Amino acid sequence: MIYEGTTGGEGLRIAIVVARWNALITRALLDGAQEALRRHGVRDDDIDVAWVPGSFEVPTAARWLAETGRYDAIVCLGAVIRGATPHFDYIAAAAMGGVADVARATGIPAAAGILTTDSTEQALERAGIKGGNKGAEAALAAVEMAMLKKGVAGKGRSPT
Ligand code: DLZ
Repeated sequence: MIYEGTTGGEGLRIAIVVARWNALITRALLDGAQEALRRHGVRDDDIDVAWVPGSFEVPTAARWLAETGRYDAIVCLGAVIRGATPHFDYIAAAAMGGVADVARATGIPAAAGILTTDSTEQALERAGIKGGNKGAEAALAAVEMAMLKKGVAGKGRSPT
């Protein structure tokens, strides 16, 4: 048996957690994620969005949402930009590690669309303004993992 998640998201319920810090960039990540989910069959009514102050808070809200049992996957979005502050390393590590912890602790797929860049310019490039949109990539990873989970549980599609 080979399990492989598909990216057809019909019927999935997805929560998106998005950080307000660096909102110009995170709004673009959010737009990219929502657009990708719609393109892959997730209904607007099945997409909920929670705003949090910064990337540090993203895993906390993601865990609350995952624990409701209402969602097939959580998409986590933020932009941590290195400034002249050592905060960068702590916030980036807490956010990324926290998202992984949520997925492992709850069993609900949590996709990380949290940018960690040296500059605003680099972040813009990754938020779809100049190049690909990491929010869209995270949304697709969330759909694929949600479908894979259904396949493994025997409740959904799984190619043989
Ligand atoms: C404090 C802070 C700093 C310096 N930089 C960022 C950042 O680049 N990206 C981000 O999402 N959040 C940043 N924050 C805010 C923290 O994530 C958090 O919201 C605060 O420390 C309050 O806990």
